[in-house]
Amino acid sequence: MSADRHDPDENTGDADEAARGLRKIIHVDMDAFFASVEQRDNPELRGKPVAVGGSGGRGVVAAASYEARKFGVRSAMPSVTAKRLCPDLIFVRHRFDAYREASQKIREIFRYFTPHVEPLSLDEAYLDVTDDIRGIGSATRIAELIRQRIKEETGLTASAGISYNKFIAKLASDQNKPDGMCVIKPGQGAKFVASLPIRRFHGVGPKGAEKMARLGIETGADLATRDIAFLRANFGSFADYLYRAARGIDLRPVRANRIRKSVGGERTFSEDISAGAALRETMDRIVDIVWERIERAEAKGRTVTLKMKYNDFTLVSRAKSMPDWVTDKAQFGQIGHALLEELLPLPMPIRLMGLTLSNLDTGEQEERKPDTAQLSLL
Ligand code: DCP
Ligand code: CA
Ligand code: CA
Repeated sequence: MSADRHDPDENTGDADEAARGLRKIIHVDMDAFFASVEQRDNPELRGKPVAVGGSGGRGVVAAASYEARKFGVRSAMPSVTAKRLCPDLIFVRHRFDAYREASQKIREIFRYFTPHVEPLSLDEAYLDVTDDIRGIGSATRIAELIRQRIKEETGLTASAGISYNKFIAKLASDQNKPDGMCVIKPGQGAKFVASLPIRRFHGVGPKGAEKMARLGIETGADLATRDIAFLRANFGSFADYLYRAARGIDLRPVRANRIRKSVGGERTFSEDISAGAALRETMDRIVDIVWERIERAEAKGRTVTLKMKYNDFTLVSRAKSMPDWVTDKAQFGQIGHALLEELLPLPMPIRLMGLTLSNLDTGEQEERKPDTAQLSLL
């Protein structure tokens, strides 16, 4: 089959394409989201360098208008640094209700075109438009219409990436920001990825990019030269995602209901237990049960919480948060056991034990990590 066969711009409607990771995906991301909402609602801010966030000593910039970015002002930058770079910078307090309202509107627009909408945060989402339910004719045209309607209905601009998988679509939406779009066809994916700095890869983050740099990996092309064993040794469960990403491959489907706070399970015993061996065995059984639920729910989280109820009904819990998603059962079990060991020896027997995987992060932090949880091994 030729690459053209899988052009995201043509609606061939081939069911095999999805199975092989060739879909029609649009990633939409709002431009300078919080700052643009502020400029929309206060005409005095338009055309000026604006930062949303506290201007005080410990304040940080949440969002910077494109006018402010010309001076080097960026999200997550300390406000004092931002002011030094741009003395005329105007600081405004955030108004989450206004951002949420805009967010709801854009999600409604997305859902007109497809039920397969996976929001990553308030201002962005993946859409799977492999099935063109409105008969628009192409993914590119759908993206154009979406951006146009967002403009009309919210007064804000959005950028879009159109491609054959999530990973590339997200990279592409960033390519012609603000108020732009970019189409990457299947035959172009690997080359496009090779040219990009690794820090732009979804999930790598600033710390990951530093680690990559220490390993001599600056671009997608550098990453593609490393084999899977090297990546596993250095990046653990993140390796498979990286290995594929460097080749322009991403098999993750768009998941409409992925936001799930926590998945867990517990057992109440017919007889109270206190011996270490019995407790460890119970832990293994709970890990089995809960991990199956986690897989079924395609849930992901970084925090594992152990809960126990003593026979006097007092509750204790211990939690541990990992820097990355807990992506395999062995790791989940290991954390559960480590939490249990912390509480041994028990002061009295317990009647219940439970384990939960949860994601206590805000949506914005969540945005920085890919959902590797459901990637299988190569
Ligand atoms: N945000 C935040 N803290 C951060 C990053 C972002 O509070 N460290 C908020 C403010 C942003 C919004 O989330 O407006 C969306 O984040 P993006 O990373 O998508 O950045 P912007 O939309 O501001 O700009 P861009 O045009 O680059 O997407
Ligand atoms: Ca944005
Ligand atoms: Ca965003």
